Amino acid sequence: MPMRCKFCEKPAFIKLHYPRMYLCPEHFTEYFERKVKRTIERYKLLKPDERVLVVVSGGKDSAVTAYVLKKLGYDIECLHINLGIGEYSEKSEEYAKRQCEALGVPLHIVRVKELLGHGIGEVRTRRPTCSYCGLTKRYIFNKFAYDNGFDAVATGHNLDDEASFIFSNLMHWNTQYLAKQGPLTPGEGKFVKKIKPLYELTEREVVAYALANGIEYHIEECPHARGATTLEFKEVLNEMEEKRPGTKINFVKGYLRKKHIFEAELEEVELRECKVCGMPSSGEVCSFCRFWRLEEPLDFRVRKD
Ligand code: Q46
Ligand code: ZN
Ligand code: ZN
Repeated sequence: MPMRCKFCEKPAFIKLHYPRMYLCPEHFTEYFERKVKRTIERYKLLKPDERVLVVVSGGKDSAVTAYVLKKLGYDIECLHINLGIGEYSEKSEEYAKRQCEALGVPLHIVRVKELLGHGIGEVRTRRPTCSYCGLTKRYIFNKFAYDNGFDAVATGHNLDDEASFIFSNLMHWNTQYLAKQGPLTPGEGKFVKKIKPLYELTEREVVAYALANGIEYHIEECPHARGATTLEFKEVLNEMEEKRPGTKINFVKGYLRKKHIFEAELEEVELRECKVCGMPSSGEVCSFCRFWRLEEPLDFRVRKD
């Protein structure tokens, strides 16, 4: 006999392991959205009238983030950063456009190759690709949000991402990183607040939510992600979650309670303004302007008054 939803007579669509229950698509959707709402309240991520910029990659996590924030009534716009990684980036942009059209929210697109002359993976440098990719994305979404007066930047990080990030940084004793991780990075000066509304939802739940709500997304992984160690950490955590449901959420919540231990390790860096772009920097020129050898600041203002 097929299993039935815990709350109605419909056949089950998903079996949750923690808490253990079977749910139909409607009740699963309700459960998921309630959890996002609770995350926003618990960690004080957003006030109702704040303007949010959602960074959409074309993938499932950011698509679901935009979808749920819109459904919960937040004032959102989306930003897609086309990384210039061949066909992968072209497809990603197509998906981002489709997702925002379906949602009826404005989409802004920044293309790295047009803007900076090279796509990610095309720069001749000794720096690992994912390292300068991360630097580039973080700089662009923060500056875009700052230039256009957004109150917050939302990203699609889910519980699996967070648990594997903490796990891998513990394994390498990167205490500096461990001091700064979490669902909320408060804004400060020209750094716009960063939030992760899917912080307590697993990847499996995000996939199921997209499926239950007809959200299309780019399934392909970035070609540079292959062999990334974070994927191995995710596998280990998944195995543990199988055996002991609740491992990931308890690990992450425990970390948040103990995070202050790592804060003592933070080195005080005095920030000044980058000589080129005016954004916060520890040196004379910020790492973004230095890496891309910029001589003029990038201006992302959409309405240039
Ligand atoms: S960092 Fe690396 Fe990702 Fe950039 S190069 Fe691709 S895998 S997209 S999250
Ligand atoms: Zn039901
Ligand atoms: Zn700069």
